[in-house]
Amino acid sequence: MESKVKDKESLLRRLMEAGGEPVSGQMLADEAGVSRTAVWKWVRELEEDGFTVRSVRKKGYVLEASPDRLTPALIRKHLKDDPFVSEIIHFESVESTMPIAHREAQSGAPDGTVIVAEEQTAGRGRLARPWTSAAGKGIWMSIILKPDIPPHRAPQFTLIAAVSICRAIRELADVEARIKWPNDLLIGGRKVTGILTELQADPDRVQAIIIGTGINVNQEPEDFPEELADIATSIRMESGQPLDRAALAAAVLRNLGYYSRLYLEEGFAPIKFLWEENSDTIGRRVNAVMVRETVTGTAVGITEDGVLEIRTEDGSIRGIYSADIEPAE
Ligand code: BT5
Repeated sequence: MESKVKDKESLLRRLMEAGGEPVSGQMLADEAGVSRTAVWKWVRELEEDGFTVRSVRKKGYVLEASPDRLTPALIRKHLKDDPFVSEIIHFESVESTMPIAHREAQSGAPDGTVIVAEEQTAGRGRLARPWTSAAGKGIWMSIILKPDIPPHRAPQFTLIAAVSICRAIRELADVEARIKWPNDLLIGGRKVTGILTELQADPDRVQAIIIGTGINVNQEPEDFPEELADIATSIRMESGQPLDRAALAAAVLRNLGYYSRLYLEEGFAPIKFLWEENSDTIGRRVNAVMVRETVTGTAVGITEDGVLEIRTEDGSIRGIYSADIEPAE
């Protein structure tokens, strides 16, 4: 179904749907109940936003080029009618999308609200580590979910997000990301994505889960600071091709919607299967480095709670709740 034109964003969507065919200015004006001049003003505003719109005499407007941005209209163009995403809130530059998402969740934002920024100036990882988020190069996004589950199940959403992002990358780029427990995606052993899951909860019920994901998409090696040179990578560096960030953001959201629904309907088993299948950790000898000790052994699987199981030298299984994993000799 064609979207109804009522403002600049819906006009853009309509021009996108027209797939390069001209759309008559008079028709757009009639549909929106405004003058042709008002439609022309929206077109001018779109051009100021970086779109190229050609005016074809007697025929109408044609959208010729879209900017490389993560605006709601550009993401929605790829989402089509997927019901998972309720609202997309887009920022040019923020310190971090996480506190914004927390505030939105608290003030009643519905399940499926997305906060996305072109740039973060103080992006963060776990334990207050910094997350480098260069302008226009990646997807820096926080997703608010409000599932009706007890708080102890919330960490499973990190695993659901990891599976979803893996799938999305594979759909759009000719590269394969693998999951490093608990929250990294790697390509060729280097980190391409980090996931940070945070929680707002009562003692027995989740109020909101905020999934923060940083995906390195179009960086070139010189875009990373020196300290990340050996440990980080981008999809573009691995595939040799730039990728449409809005298309990837939409694919991530579509997959996340699909796998969260699957999880809520069928439980953790299908997620566990997919996670283990895409894991870079299972089957390897690892050191699980924790604050008080390091456990060494072979990673053998994850439990229903997302706990990593390691078989140690003496054959016993240790459950690891939170640690940094590094390869062991
Ligand atoms: C993470 O933490 O990997 C979670 C990152 C989550 C980022 C998203 S972006 C949207 C939302 N808003 C935020 O402010 N955060 C979330 P952790 O496992 O603690 O890893 C952090 C470590 O990854 C750092 O100490 C660096 O070594 C490395 N790192 C930082 N920036 C990176 C990047 N762009 N690519 C690869 N590695 C990076």
